[in-house]
Amino acid sequence: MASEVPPKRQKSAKDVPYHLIYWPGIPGRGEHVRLALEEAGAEYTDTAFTDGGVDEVLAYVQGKIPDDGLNPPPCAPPILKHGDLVISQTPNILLYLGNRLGLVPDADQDPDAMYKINALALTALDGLSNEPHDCHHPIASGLYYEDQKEEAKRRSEDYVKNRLPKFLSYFERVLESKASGDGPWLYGGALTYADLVLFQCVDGVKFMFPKAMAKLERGGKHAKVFQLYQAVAERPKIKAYLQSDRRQKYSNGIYRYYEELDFA
Ligand SMILES: N[C@@H](CCC(=O)N[C@@H](CS)C(=O)NCC(=O)O)C(=O)O
Repeated sequence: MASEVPPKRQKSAKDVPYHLIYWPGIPGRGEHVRLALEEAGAEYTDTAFTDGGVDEVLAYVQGKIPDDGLNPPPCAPPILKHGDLVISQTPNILLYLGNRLGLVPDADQDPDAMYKINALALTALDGLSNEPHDCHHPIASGLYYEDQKEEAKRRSEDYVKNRLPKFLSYFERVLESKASGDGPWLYGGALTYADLVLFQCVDGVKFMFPKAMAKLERGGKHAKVFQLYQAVAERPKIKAYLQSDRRQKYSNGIYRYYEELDFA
């Protein structure tokens, strides 16, 4: 008798390279995934650099990938494919990679660490990635920037004055806490993927609001955040990656430079 039950999840061969599905031409949210893979020296392919890469992204976004019977279709990139697993949502991908790539403490020794690190990553993404995006697109993601310029100015002015210092102060507080441990890292005295996320967020915000970030750095109230930024940039594998062609330039993604939004 034919079974109507979908085939059980096969144990996938996890020794295959990771495959990142993300828009070519912008660092975007895909960058958080790249930094984790690069720091770990993991083998991966990336639609930013594969022939037909954009078509693969579009196929997922437009729902044209055949149903594999295992994975719910993803809504938006970044998407990570690993063996028969297909997952989306940046922090969710990082949660998966964090364990596999040694970017969270060993679960045997610190079983709750992954939830703490996830919270830090989610907070950085909330305040230093999603909110900056909404500074240039405060009304609707589907409208052009030019159609929401006045609102973007109001939003950016408030962001720079209130929200940006608030989130930097929060991370300064985390870095001053006992849970951060020794060294420049957010948790447990060792680098985790939350540090990589914060690095990328600070880098993007520096690109988008250079005047405000220079002033905040000079002000000295967030010295530990800027030290963490420097410490990540100096990690040998990250340093080599940042100097490579794989590190794409900011353009029309989450972090955009508009002179009129660069409030001091
Ligand atoms: N919360 C999701 C957001 C995903 C997202 O908005 N992806 C963007 C690119 S960074 C996209 O292509 N979105 C298509 C859409 O929203 O229609 C995540 O963190 O991965």
